[in-house]
Amino acid sequence: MKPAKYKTLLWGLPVVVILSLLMYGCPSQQQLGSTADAAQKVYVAPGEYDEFYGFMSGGYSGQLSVYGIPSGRHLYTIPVFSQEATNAYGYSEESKPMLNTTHGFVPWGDSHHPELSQTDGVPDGRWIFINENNTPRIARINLSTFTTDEIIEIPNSAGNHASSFVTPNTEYVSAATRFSIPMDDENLNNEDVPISEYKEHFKGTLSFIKVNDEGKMEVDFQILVPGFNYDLSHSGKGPSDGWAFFTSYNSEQAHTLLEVNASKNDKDFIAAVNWRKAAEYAAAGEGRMVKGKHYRNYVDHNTHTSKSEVIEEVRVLDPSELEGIIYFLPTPKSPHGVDVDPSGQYIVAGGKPSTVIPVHSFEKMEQAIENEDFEGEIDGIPVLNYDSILHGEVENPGLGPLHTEFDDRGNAYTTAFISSEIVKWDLETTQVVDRIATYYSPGHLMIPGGDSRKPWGKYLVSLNKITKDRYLPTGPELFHSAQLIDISGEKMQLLLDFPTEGEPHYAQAIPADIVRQNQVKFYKLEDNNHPDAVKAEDETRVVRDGNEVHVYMSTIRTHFAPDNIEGIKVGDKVYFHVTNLEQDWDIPHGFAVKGMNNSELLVMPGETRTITWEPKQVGVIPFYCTDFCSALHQEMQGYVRVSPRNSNVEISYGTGQ
Ligand code: K7E
Ligand code: CUA
Repeated sequence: MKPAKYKTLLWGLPVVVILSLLMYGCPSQQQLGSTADAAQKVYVAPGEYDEFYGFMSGGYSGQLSVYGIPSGRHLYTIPVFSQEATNAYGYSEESKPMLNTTHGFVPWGDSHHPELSQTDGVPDGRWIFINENNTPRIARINLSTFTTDEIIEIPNSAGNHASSFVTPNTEYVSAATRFSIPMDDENLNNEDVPISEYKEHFKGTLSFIKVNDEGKMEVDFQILVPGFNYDLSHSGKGPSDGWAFFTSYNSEQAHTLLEVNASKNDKDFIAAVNWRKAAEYAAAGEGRMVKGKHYRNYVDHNTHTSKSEVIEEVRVLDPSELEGIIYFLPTPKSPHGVDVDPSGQYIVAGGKPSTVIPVHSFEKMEQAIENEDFEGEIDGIPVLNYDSILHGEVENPGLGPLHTEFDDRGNAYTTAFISSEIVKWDLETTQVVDRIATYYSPGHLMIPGGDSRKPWGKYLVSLNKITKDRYLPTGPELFHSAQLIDISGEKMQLLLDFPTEGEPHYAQAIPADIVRQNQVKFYKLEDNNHPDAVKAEDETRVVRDGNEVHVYMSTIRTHFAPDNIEGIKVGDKVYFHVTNLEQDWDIPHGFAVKGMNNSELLVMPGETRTITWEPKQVGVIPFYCTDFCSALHQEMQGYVRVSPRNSNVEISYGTGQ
């Protein structure tokens, strides 16, 4: 019996490989016949709006892109962790502080998981959070303006991947170290030790970032955990509200060739954190304060200017001293995603090389904790018995299961990276009920509200890692592809392919009305308290202060005031403080000077933005508006006369003289 089974397995693997190769080669052979039907389902007529806002992670672009669903139209890109010349984010003096960190000014980031704020476990459209995976940070984006309002750095972490997942009332946002690092016992400082001493010295932290009613973020506490890699997280809800779940891999604690050395153990762990209990400990002053220098950058809405503050210390809780804050759930095998179903009862993991999808039961987990049904302990963290907490295992889930989302009808949908498909299965029975091919290698997937208490289970978006032949080729680099799938019926139906910018690690979507009704159309000039604002043209001026020259400039259709400036010298540093006097929706003005070394400005109505320019050559230098704002946009220009460093040309300026 045994050898025969072995033989079948050996025979089976190459067939799977050949099948997937075939699928790579001729995708267009599939899904024909329903094109007209699919087209109708995604057609949003000119002037009509999409049903959902979709927010797609920009991955290594560092940004967050906004798409309409179901049309797949790219609506906007929100700059978050990377400089963006389109609107001078990270270039203008007002926005530069947003990118400050303990490593200095970091102009780039690797964004991963957007997550909408929630009220009572349902996305509420106030904010969307997104984590940065390289220089550990979390951003909060204001969805009334689609702008980044705050970025907090996560101390005592290296990489921040299991982030930024919210608790059901946005009490907390999660963060965790992806890479463990050597931490000294006293202050968790990163230490200078041989890498080979990984097991003795390396540790990780799980962080809980508190969010107040205005959205302000603060690192409330960190939990010290063994030196594994921490990968993804999701909060509990309903009965499991108060808990958060984090996957880990590399329980082998390898530090080299992880592809082999971190794949040895049959099971790794999901860390189940009782955050409510941990928060009580933290509030009671338990644990200890350690060094944990980090930046919090935020927009002061009074002046539309971002500011940085530095926080020196952070509270750390040690599970070997504080009982009941964390348990390990054994989970096969190097799990990646961890997802909690809408009822809050089931915890699903995607074990990359695993042959099944394990589904843990929260109820059984609670019982196992009560009965102390432990199979061991690691650094003071009890390890629960796998069989005692298991709800079931999904058999034949496709190869390389990664992430799962849910609809509102008791179904789960899991991406299979290697076999390039999405597998739909029944949460109660854990039986596979449908599968659909995706092109190719899906990572995350997204159903609007699909990780919340109330999914809007009409569409699913597959976020694919490989694009290959899906669109017209664009040289060696291709945008990643997203595929929209109709999940409203029994069988999934592929509707649409659309490219996304950067790497879409995860996405969120919300019914458009929830966000649309809160949109700010322009900033009120009377509320502009920027110290360098001008409220009218007669307040515009040019002021020399040593080598610095400040130009207080206004824009309105279709001129700058002033538009002729003299008395600037080579070696000066010129600050252009540009206020847009318009009070109308969608009338920004731009500003650019020949040879500037940063970016143009794009100034929203009622707003003041500042950009610097250091003239290096003598002559008369033009500046102009970069946004085609009106019929006389091409006339919207001016000149700066630049004189030699030692000249005695006095400052003078004007418009219409
Ligand atoms: Cu791409 Cu969530 Cu960063 Cu999985 S992660 S695929
Ligand atoms: Cu203002 Cu173009």
